[in-house]
This record gives sequence, C-alpha cells and structure tokens, in this order.
Amino acid sequence: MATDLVLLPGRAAPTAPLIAAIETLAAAAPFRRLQTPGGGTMSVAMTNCGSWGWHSDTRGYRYLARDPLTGCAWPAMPAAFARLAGEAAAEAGFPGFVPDACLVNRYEIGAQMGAHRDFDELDLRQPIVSVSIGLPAQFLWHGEQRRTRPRVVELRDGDVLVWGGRARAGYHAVRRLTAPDLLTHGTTPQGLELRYNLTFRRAK
Ligand code: MD3
Ligand code: FE
Repeated sequence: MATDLVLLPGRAAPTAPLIAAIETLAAAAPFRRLQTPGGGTMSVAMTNCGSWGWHSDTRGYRYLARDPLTGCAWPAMPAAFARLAGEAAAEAGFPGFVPDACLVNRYEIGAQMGAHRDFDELDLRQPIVSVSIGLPAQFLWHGEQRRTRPRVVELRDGDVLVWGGRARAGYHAVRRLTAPDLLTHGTTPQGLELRYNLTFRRAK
C-alpha cells in the first residue's frame, strides 16, 4: 500500500447521524446517475454538499457552484461532516484540511466505479478524505498505472480513508457491490441495503 494512504477503521462510527444528514441533503439535491463524457451513464448515483459539487456530463467533468438539476446552490456542508473530515485528515498527517466539496456516492447492489484518477481539483497537494457507510465494498488500489493489478481493501461501515501525497494521484476503483450474505451477517450494517461514500475534497 502506498505510504500516503491512511485507513482509520471505524473512525466515523456510529454512522446513523451521517445517514440522516445524507437523507436531509438528498431531499434538496437529489441523487442522480450522471452521464459520462463518453456517453454512458454511471451506475453510482451522486449528489453533493458544500460550496462546490462535482458534475459530469457529455461536456466533461467539472466542479459547479450550483446543482444543474435544481438551479440552486448545493446544500451547505453539515458542520459535523467538515469536522470529521478535518480531524481525520489531521490524524493522518494532513493538518489544516478544510474541504469545500463533499461528493456523496450511493451504490445500490450491482453498482461499481471503474478505474480512474481524481484530478479535477485545483491543488492536488490537498488530501482527499473518504468515509464509507452501509454495506461493505472492495476498494481496488491500482496506484500509478491503471494496468497494475490492484490491491484489494475491504471498506466497511464507518471506515475513513485519507489520501495524500503520492497516493493522491493513483488509479483506484470500486468492485461491483454484491448483496450481503445474511446467513453470515445476520443483518446489514445500519439496516442499509446500499453503500454510501462521502469524499471530501478541496476543489478550489
Ligand atoms: C484515491 N470514490 O468518488 S473513495 C470517487 O468508494 C471515488 O465511492 C470511491 O473514487 C468510493 O472519486 C472511492 C476513496 C478515494 C476517493 C478519492 C481518491 C480514493 C482516492 C482520490 C485519489 C486517490
Ligand atoms: Fe476517485
């Protein structure tokens, strides 16, 4: 694993208050499946909170101050989100992280995210903080080259990952979400049949 990637297991637990906040913000800025520049539709549904929201359509990837779906500014970033992201970044060795964007990804069973890099942010020296909520997922870390066979990291409810330094520029993906085996799990984390991921970024 790259040295600038820090996993803080369970750091965001309990996640029930985060789920409630996601449901509140999604009432104002609904989840939607975005178009890719290549003409496809992402399987992951997304929304945003904060000053800037990540958006994709046939014209490309970019950050927008307003939700194109509603014409309104994105919902404000809840103070608890900003605090969690700033504290986790500091614990991972990146003090002073003040996110201005929070992309909220919603994975239903069958959703996945193909290998990509995140470089739509202005200052790539800023870390990214990711918070996993709900069903576990297999995160795939390819690193510097997309063709490198990935390392698999299981991300569970409440896990926080911080990416900075060289890891910030690496290729990564999320394996197709599968239904939980209720015989072994008994119940789904937080009663959720899906997975949310919050990614906190400094966009501008
Ligand atoms: C490493 N999301 O939103 S979070 C994304 O689980 C994204 O929803 C995944 O990749 C998810 O762009 C993975 C972890 C993550 C997020 C951004 C990164 C890892 C990263 C940016 C650079 C390097
Ligand atoms: Fe990413």
